[in-house]
Amino acid sequence: MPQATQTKRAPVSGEFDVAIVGAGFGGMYMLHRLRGLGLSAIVFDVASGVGGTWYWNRYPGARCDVESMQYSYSFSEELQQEWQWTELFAAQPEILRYANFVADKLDLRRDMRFETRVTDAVFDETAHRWTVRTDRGDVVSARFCVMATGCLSAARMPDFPGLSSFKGKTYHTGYWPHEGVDFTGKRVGVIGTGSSAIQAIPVIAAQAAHVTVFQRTPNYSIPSRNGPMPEVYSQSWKGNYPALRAEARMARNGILANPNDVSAIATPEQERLAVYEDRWASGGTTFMAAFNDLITNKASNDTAAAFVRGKIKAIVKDPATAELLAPTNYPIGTKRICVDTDYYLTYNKPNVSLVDVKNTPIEAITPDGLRVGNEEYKFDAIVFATGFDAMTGALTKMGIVGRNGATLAAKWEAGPRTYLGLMTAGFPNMFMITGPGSPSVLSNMIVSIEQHVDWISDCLSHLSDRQIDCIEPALSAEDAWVRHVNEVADTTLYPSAASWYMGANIPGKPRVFMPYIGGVGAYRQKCDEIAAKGYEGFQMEGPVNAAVAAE
Ligand code: N01
Repeated sequence: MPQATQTKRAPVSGEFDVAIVGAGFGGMYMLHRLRGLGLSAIVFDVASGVGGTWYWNRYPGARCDVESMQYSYSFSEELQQEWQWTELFAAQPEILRYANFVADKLDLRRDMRFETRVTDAVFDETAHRWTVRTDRGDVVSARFCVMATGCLSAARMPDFPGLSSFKGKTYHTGYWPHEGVDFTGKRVGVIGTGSSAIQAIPVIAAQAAHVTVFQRTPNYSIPSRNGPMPEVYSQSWKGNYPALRAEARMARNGILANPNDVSAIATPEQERLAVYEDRWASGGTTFMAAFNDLITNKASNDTAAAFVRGKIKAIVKDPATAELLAPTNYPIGTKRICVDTDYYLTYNKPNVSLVDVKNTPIEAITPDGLRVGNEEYKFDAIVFATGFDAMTGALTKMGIVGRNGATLAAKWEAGPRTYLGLMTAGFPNMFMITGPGSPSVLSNMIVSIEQHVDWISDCLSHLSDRQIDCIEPALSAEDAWVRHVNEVADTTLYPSAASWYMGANIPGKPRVFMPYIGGVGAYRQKCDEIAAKGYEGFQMEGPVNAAVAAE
């Protein structure tokens, strides 16, 4: 869990144009853009450095599943030319080095305060300003607040009885110790089989005496085919970055995935299998771009799911284990597709076993391990790869108070409500970077982060040029956007899976499809149109509370 406060410093006070929460890729670029606009800003982050998700997720095997050449800032030609990736899919340490390289180049840290948790942010309706407080005694007043808090930053530890009684070590993949963990000779239990576990298990199994994996839901995973970055490949991107970046910004997921605009079910079987074989051989998440209807047509999706199940059964030697690992009860891609290096192969090792906890759940953590039904498993260490309170957790846990003393947590009790995933009615001057209702987690995060930061920056310029000091979405615009987000989701197979996209991994969390699945390019166009129409759907007030624009 987050470390205790370490570095001594004096509390920050005073007035800023903007307070930013989070020093990941969103907060970093936001600060850079605000400086360019001549605005004063302060950034707070719980971590002791920049990097956000890549600061925290240091578990063994942590790696991005968007190609390195596409997973970087595009706003600076100098940055994108100077930085050299060493692998096709960069590992966490390299991405964190990249974040630090950017922070150094742009001299970002002087406006950042680390090891600092924002405890509350309260909007003053008379002054049109936010008061932001932290656990380090900082109290700042800011005209605007930008929540760059990340979509997968509130790690979730299930509430197992007996957790504190365990005599061994416990780890959460999302809060991995900086010094690393040596599992040599240890008996390790891993709970969860999502993206984090699927990356971590092969690496832990290479070290530990024995690894027991507790699986509630199997996942579909595609081999990454990672390898060293070929110089010629890197150069092919660097030589053509402006055009490729422009294409990625309009692509469905913000990734150049070479989409095949053909229906799977309309393609003859042998031809279809050849396409899947090709995608499997080239690896990565672009497997889901093999056909144009894999997320909308169940019959088409079934063909892809069956193909991957066939691969799992061909790789895993023990038929019972293979059967357990092969998902059957949800369409492929509707829970986040995973990408791995040797995940399924790992189950052929004598020191790895799989326990199904679907029907007989983990009952309790015991002093020596954990109990499933009548069986107790003994461990020296337990790894919780149990995921996050995704998309809303980081925001609703903070004490965010908008108009009339209403809290964000209360407003979102039945699910997040936003306009464009950028703002929420009743919380003026508070922007979210990649908030719920935007493509966010369904996209290349850096592409979506840049789009939001640029949109917010342009919006702030617009307000400043017109001496407007207060903006918030009209409730009617927000309602219409939420309806649209749901309608688009309902045209796909996504809502049929119990995924974290739906909030289904958190007991009691409302089942609402949170990201916007209309596509990164279409969404960008919509945001641009709204801005071009004088920020249609937003209400604005000037310093004298004169309404200058409404929807
Ligand atoms: O978390 P998850 P994650 N008993 O929520 C299980 C991104 N990411 O950290 O599916 C037993 O996916 C849970 O079971 P179930 C990516 O977007 C990207 O792995 O809820 N099991 C599930 O198996 C990803 O999707 C990268 O039934 C329990 C697992 O824990 C997202 O982060 C790498 C349980 C949680 O899986 C989150 O991934 C890593 C319980 N009580 C992450 N509670 C890359 O770029 C939960 N589980 C490659």
